Amino acid sequence: MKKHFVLLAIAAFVLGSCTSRNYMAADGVAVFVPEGFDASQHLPSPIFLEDLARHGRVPSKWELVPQFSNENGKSVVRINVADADLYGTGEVWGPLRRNGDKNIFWNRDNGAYAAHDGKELYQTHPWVLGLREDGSSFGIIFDNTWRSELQCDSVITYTSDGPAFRVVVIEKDSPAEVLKTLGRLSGTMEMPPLWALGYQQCRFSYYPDTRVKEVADEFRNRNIPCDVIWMDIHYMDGYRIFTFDPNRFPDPKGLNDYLHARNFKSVYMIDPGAKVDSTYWVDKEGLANDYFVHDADGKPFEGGMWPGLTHWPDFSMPEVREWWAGLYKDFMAQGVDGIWNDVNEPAVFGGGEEMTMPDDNIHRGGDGRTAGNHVRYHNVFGYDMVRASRAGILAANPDKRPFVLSRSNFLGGQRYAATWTGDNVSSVEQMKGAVAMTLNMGLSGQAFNGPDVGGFLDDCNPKLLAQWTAMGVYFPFLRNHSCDGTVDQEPWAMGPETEAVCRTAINRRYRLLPYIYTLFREASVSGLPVMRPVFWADTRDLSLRAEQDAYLLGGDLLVVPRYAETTAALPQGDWQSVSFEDTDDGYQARLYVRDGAIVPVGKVFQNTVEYNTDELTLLVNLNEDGKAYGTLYEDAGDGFGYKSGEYGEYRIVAERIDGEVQVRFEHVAGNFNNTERCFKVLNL
Ligand code: MIG
Repeated sequence: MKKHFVLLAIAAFVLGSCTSRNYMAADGVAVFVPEGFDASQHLPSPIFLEDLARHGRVPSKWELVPQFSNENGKSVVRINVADADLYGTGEVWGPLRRNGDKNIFWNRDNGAYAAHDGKELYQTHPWVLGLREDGSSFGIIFDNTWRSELQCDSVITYTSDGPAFRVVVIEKDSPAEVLKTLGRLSGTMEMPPLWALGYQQCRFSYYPDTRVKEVADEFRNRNIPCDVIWMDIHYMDGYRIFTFDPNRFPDPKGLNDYLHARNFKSVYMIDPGAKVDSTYWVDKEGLANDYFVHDADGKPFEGGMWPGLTHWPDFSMPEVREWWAGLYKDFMAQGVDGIWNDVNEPAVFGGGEEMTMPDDNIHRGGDGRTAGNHVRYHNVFGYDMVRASRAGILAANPDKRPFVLSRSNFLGGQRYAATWTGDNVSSVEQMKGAVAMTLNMGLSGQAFNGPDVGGFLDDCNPKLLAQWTAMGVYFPFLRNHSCDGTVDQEPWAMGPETEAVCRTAINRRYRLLPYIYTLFREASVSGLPVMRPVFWADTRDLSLRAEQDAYLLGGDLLVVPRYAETTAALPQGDWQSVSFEDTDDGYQARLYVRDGAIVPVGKVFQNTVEYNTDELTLLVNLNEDGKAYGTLYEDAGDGFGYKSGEYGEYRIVAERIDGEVQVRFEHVAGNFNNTERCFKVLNL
């Protein structure tokens, strides 16, 4: 009797798992596979570190079950999320809370976010983070690269121009757990070099090289901290990638040496397109090896970009990525520190309404991916480019952490590049909107992200630059950048009052680096965002769900931009305000430390070469029980020693004992153990 029952149960189980295409890939991670799923049109997925193996059956009580259908030749998925609040969805112009809004996933050069109301921007993250009233949370991955749209209502609708695709649903108790799970599945940002967390100065473009030196000197003369000067397209010889203009930049190595001697780093732009030019080595090599994207007739596609007609590497092909990576070797040898990959949506001048390649262009794939048309490969063009760039930079300088900034990327691409939010406008509206944009990028796995501070298009003005710098120094990526033909936008360019505001704000950034660097470490290990929405502090407080002026830097520091100090919805609890003992200029953000937290703060350094954590100020907010805790992570700031133990991680513990606040550093991990550190306690 018993035996038969067991056999029957096994038979039912085997039958069940054979007939059900859906399965669990991990605890709380369900994979839904549509009928007729054709893996050759989707896999291997760019999103996941490894393909999602089966680890059991989806429980019958599983709440979020996608409904697949085919409507007018499009693959549609609907998921009823009832009244959950929705976030993430990658890069989009719009509110933090995504309910009632949409995304068009067709990476696009979208200056001023003007086209399609800013719903179609440079990057694609087919991902929704949900938060229910009780604080429980879910994540939905549409495992699809094809052109698609996402509409976030109580029933989420995701529509793709391609064949049916898988949907992965994550269910956890909190948004933090969902993001950690996303991090485990899709990987996390690698630890960037410390210098990439400093203040960075850019414009389209600084040239000739003497102007670059002048800008750098200006920072040092005026005591405004800065780590990086950026080189935009005018450094190139006729916009040919991997070349230098012989007149404007006759000695790039000398220029980079000059910058290094003054503790600056240099970042140079590399675009994807190679000028069509029979005398140009990059174009010749690409043509000789048939490395460029094909048009529908199988010939190398030619599309407009800065140099005129260009050929576009077919980054879907492994041999092309290898070639591309190799191109960085000699370039980096000029003393280049970081790389900026632009127009990789791809943006094609003369590329029609959508400013890109024709749908029927051919990308040949490889490494298990089949060949496909542009509709399939468009959204991962930038992703495939930056993974090749990162590999090349690493190969060129194997002992340094690569830094790549990319305009385009795809979910999972946080493994390869930092991103910025493209061509915004110097306006109050776009300054404020950058908070929601950057928060949602962090909630989409892309922790290292930020806008052009001061705004790119149009002329900035003194008040706006002061406001923007004062609220922007707490964003993960911090770079001031402005378009060709606009007024100068360096911190000093708008008069002494604005300069003073910017200096104070940037000083604060450098003082906060011990804390910010620790957050980057946390993000690189766990996938948690660096910049977080205020609802993070209390996922059950419904009044915080749509707050998008104030934000959190990590878990312990609340940032309230000055323009929102009377309007922002703030979390409950005994948050204590921080004073940096800087003068109140009316612009600096209000900062608050969480109840029971310690925020480690350093000195003002003019750059991260001078940075150290030997003298700290601890911002301590004791809880009711008279205790507070913080974390400090430190390592060499570059290189990979930290991967073999060359770092120190400490728990900072503060306790009120007999009316006195006593603080100690407890060594948690790593070979570093700085016990000589001096610190000052600021009991808030
Ligand atoms: O076609 O390189 O978003 O930051 O300054 C536009 C020139 C090209 C767009 C980037 C912008 C950069 C500009 N680039």
